[in-house]
Amino acid sequence: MMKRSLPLLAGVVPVLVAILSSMGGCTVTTSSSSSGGTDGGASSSSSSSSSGGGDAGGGGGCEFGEPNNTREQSTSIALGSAYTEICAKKGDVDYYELVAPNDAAGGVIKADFTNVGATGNLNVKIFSVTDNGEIYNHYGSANGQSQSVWFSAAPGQKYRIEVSTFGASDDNAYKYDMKASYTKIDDPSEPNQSKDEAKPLTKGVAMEAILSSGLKGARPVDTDIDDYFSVDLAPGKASVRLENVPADLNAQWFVIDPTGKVVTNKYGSNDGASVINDEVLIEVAGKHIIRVNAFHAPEVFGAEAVPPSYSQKYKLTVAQP
Ligand SMILES: [Ca+2]
Ligand SMILES: [Ca+2]
Ligand SMILES: [Ca+2]
Repeated sequence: MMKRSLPLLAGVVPVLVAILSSMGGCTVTTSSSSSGGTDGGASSSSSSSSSGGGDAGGGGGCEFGEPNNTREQSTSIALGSAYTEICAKKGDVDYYELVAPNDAAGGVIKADFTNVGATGNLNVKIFSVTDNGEIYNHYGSANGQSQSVWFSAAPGQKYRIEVSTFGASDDNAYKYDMKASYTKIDDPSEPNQSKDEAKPLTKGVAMEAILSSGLKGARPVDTDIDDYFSVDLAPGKASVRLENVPADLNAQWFVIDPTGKVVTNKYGSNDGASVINDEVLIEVAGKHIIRVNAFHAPEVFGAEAVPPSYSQKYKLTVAQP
């Protein structure tokens, strides 16, 4: 029996509630309040039992990582390493902590739970260590079910995984295997979050980049997805073409002139649509900024397949006749 408050959605960016995953699993997202201040006790680690391994090479065994029943006791785990035959039972909680690599564009972390004992149903929660807010909550639809959850990670950020037993599971102990893996986002134009960091475009030459943002706290920040570019334009007509937009987001661009004025902007008619205006009228000569962002942002966590926006590059071309 699990008691959980209903999501408190006020003032929170769009949140998906109760998605049934393709696996038939159940999802609950909540808006978590910060527990106040930074998490001074987050640094982790406990030594593992005799059968356990260190951070780097994986490990496992029934007592792996124990004691890890509170977030302050989180056991550090390494991305890409397998941890096997960890014991779970009703009433036990296992906290793990991991650190995202320092890639400028961030990456996607996927945590897989497999070989879940036939009498157990894992409840997996993902937290940001920065604000101790809950990013995601997922449990199986049946005992013994494997689970795979993913989230978008920001460079160098710490995250915590809480593994417990979902309410109705048997009281008997059971085991599970766990592996968290990381896929870097391939956007060489990052970091480009501001005018000062704008990456130069060449007129008539397509720039390929990825629209994504990693979680620095439990909730995404709208502007973290921004990509800024710069291009020298002459007075007259210009064409701005944003193409190959991934199907899970609605892209938007702004043209900003050298005085800081927004010349025009445009977003897609629907998710995945190209955003094209071949009749942009440039009035001031000089360096213009093209700001690309999402009118409808991609999801930043889930239990289904990672959406295409994390790997599919959009194509931005600015040209003048
Ligand atoms: Ca534990
Ligand atoms: Ca980007
Ligand atoms: Ca960016």
